[in-house]
Amino acid sequence: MRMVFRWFGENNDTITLDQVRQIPGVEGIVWALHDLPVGEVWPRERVQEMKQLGERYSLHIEVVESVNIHEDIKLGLPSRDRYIANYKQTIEHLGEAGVKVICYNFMPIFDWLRTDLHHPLPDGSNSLFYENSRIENMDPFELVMQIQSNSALTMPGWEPERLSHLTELFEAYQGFTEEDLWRNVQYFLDEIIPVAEANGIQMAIHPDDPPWSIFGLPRIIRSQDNIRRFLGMYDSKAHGITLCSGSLGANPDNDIISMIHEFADRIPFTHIRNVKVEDNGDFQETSHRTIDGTVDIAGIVQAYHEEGFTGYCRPDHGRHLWGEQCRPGYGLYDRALGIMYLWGLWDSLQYRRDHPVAAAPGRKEGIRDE
Ligand code: DNO
Repeated sequence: MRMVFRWFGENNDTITLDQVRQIPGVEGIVWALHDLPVGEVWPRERVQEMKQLGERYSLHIEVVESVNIHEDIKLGLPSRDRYIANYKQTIEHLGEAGVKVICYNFMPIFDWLRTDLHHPLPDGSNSLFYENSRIENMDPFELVMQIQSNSALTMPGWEPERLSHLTELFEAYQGFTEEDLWRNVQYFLDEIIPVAEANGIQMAIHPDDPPWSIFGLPRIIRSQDNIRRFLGMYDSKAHGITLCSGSLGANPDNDIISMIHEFADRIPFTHIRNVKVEDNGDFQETSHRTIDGTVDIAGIVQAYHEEGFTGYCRPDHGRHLWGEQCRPGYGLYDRALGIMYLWGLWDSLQYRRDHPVAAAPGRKEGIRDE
């Protein structure tokens, strides 16, 4: 398991690279050129600048999250070919800089969605929260206004430029079905995966967050069956997933441990975090600890360990602790704590494997005589 940390760039993050490199075992940053409009080519010079910046702190830039997909590609409009050509050029520039994984998603209009960015937890910290009934009764415009006014920092996937066209976007998706989305993702994959292969890059789609349809918009990367169908659309190692335990875990029917075992060789990148799902379907993000939420993080790490996982891992959203002022979900403290929890689980599994307990006479192998 190779630990990486999401970082939003100079003058765009409250966290410094000096801080990032002091978190044990973090070898690289997960990055993007957040200032570029979706659909534009990422210029070679900008990519190389990021590489040099990482090198100054001995951090690699092998994982990008995300090269976002222009809505015209998701909608299957004739203009998609221009954006796909741009995407291919971006892949080439990233490959030249040593990038190995590109995380992306295929969710119409919205990326991840929450109703509250600072919902209190019993311990006095706060975190991201999703309230079902509020979404059901809410106008999407109102939600966008609320989310944007809640933070001075832009949220990943909530680019103001794109969301300023919300009315047109909703019109464009009128009558648009899941099968339309499947068809358009197939078109995208047929074009993109060969280019990724040629550039030594693995494409890793992120599951939909939350993993169900919202505001009548279709969402397809949301369950084990759908991920199986998705991976079956193109037979290549360059076609994979970013297995996000928090996104899929918002639906308790999703068996993430089973997904890890089934899809192991197609998971180049994983996001590990916990959520606490209530009986009414609301969910709140918690610490990474298994006991604090609904997702079995210890079981997940064990499944990765059993599979001999050598891909990249990042802790995902953290709570907001100790008065930290940060981009919602992306503070330093709770994500650093999360990393130490993940390493603690991983290292103890590894220790057990490296130091098997000798079988004592009359005892089962592996049980200590104490
Ligand atoms: C939110 C993130 C998402 C994720 C994209 C991947 O915090 O998990 O924005 O980066 O969905 O494309």
